Parts: sequence; structure tokens; C-alpha cells
Amino acid sequence: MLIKIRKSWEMRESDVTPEALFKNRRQFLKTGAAALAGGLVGGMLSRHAFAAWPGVGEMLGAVGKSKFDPGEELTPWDAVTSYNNFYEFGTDKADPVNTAQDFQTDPWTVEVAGACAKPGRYAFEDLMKPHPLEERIYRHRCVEAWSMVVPWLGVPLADVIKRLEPLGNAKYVAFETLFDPAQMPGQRRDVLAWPYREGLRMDEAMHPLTLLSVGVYGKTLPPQNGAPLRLVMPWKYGFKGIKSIVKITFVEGQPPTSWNMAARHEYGFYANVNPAVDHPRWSQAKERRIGEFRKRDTLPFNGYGDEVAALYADMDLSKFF
Ligand SMILES: Nc1nc2c(c(=O)[nH]1)N[C@H]1C(S)=C(S)[C@@H](COP(=O)(O)O)O[C@H]1N2
Ligand SMILES: [Mo]
Repeated sequence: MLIKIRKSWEMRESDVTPEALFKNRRQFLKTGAAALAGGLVGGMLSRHAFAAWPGVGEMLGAVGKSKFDPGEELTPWDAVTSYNNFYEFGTDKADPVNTAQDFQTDPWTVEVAGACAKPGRYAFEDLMKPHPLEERIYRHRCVEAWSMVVPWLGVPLADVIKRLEPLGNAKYVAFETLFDPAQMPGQRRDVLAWPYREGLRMDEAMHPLTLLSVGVYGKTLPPQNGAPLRLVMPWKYGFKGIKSIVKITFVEGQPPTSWNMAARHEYGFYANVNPAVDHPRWSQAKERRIGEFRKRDTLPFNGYGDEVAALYADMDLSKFF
């Protein structure tokens, strides 16, 4: 039954752009056809597991309408996949779409280390396949004061972490991107201290909004967006969303993070979107949505305050920025 429905979604229309395909699908879902299909699979439409993992740029299969949807216009596929920050592939936003195309992401191994009961080297598929995939339409706010609205596909990081069984002294989770200067031309220069590192407090990592993303616009992630897996946290500045992860470590103390190491007074560990705390060199009060000219007001926690403000209730956010 599930397979039948999946096939009906998986229109491999190579002459249709992913964005058009995605819009059609959303429209289809709105018309009520989804209710019919949803009935057939007993409400499982929005959660879906794979038989085999699709290759780069291939459709990830059935994912129903997301309850995570700000209801704002999606940033087009072309912008999401050609205006990127991924310094391993160059510092210009137009670089990664060109220089990352031959990036090898299959096979891919993720090392799990530190304070957990299930450390080891996991094949990407083994790490991700047990978990049903979800669609999450999230606002994406870069520290550089531009924003997008992006339909990610992924798995709550909490689901993956639970399976790795962190120990009581695991207070933070640290992440590392691949270090491979042969493939990543940006790593041949000391723009950042490679590999790119990020980290989260355990409660942030376990928060239901925190997504380990494997896809965008219904397809597997393109290399420039962090294939094969990257972090997405919609209430934080984009730089927390570390791409092409090869290592996850459970640690007791706050781990060092790349942008914080590069400029401590400019990029804090928390990096929560906050219009009231300016970057030392520019205001964070407003943002430009990619594709628009007008400036929008930036919202506290990027508009996700109802969900996440409690995590930081006791903290001075001008100090812990
Ligand atoms: N490894 C790595 N991850 C990274 C970056 C990077 O340079 N290297 N840039 C970050 C920044 S600043 C942003 S805004 C987002 C951009 O993600 P996107 O290109 O998918 O929009 O990725 C983040 N993750
Ligand atoms: Mo960013």
C-alpha cells in the first residue's frame, strides 16, 4: 500500500523544474486528494522510510504536507541552490554551485564518538535509514542579514541522537565537516580553521525543531547545500547549520566552533537570531528576503520564539549571543 502511494508521487518529470514539481505537489495536497491518500496509509503519509537511498539529485519520494510551514512564499530552487555559503568551496556565494559539483558523497561515513553507548563509524545510510523522513519548511536567516524560506527534508536530530544513547555527562554535541582539500578548494587557504566545526547544547540538539537534513525541494541535497547531511536550526543564524557532516561527538564542555574561533566578539556560540543584538559591524534588526528589495523586520529567534525561548530563559542574550 505504502509503495503504491510512493510511486504515485514519484513523477520523475525531468522536463519539470523541482520547484514546479514541488508546487504542484503542494497544490495537490491542498485540494484534498491528500486526505484520500492519507486515509489509505493511516496518517503515515507525512512520515516515510526508504527501501534504498536515492543518489544525488534524485527524488526522495513521498513526503506529505508539513505542519512546519510559515505559510510564506518559498525561495525558488534556483536561489536556494546557487546562492550559498560553503567556504570549503569558495567564499563567494556563487562559488559552491560551480566548484562543488564533483564532490563525492557516496560512500559517506559518519564517525560517532565521545560520551555515548553507541560510538562507531556509521555508513550514512545506516545512520539515517531507520528514521522516517519529514518535510520542514523553515525560515533561514543568515548572519549577513539575508533570509530565505526553504523546504528541507530530514530527520529530527533528536531521533538520531536517542539511538546513539548519549551518557549522562554528554552536555553538548560537536559536529565536524569533511576535511579534504583535494575536493574542497577553499580548504587550501586558511579562511577558517578547518575542518568547519559547530556545536549545540544537548537541549538544543534534542529540540524538535532541530533537523538533520538530507534533502531540499523533494530531492537529495545538492553538494552546495551540504550533501549528504547537514544541520538545520531555523531559530539560529545560518552558520550553525554545518554542512557535509562526518563526525558527531558527545562532549561534557562547550565545544569550539569555527566562526567563534575566527572572531569571538562577532559570532557567539549560541547565534540565536536576535534583532536586538547587533553584529559589531552591522545591524541585525532587519533582513532582506532573497528575491525581494524591501527590508523585513527580523523576528526574535527568527519567529520561532514560542517554541525555543524557554531554552534561554535564564540567560542574558546580549552576553550569550
Ligand atoms: N561546512 C560548512 N557549513 C556551513 C557553512 C560553511 O561555510 N561550511 N556556511 C554556513 C552559513 S554562513 C550558512 S548561511 C549556511 C548556508 O546554507 P545554504 O547554502 O544551504 O543556504 O550554511 C552554513 N554551513
Ligand atoms: Mo550565514
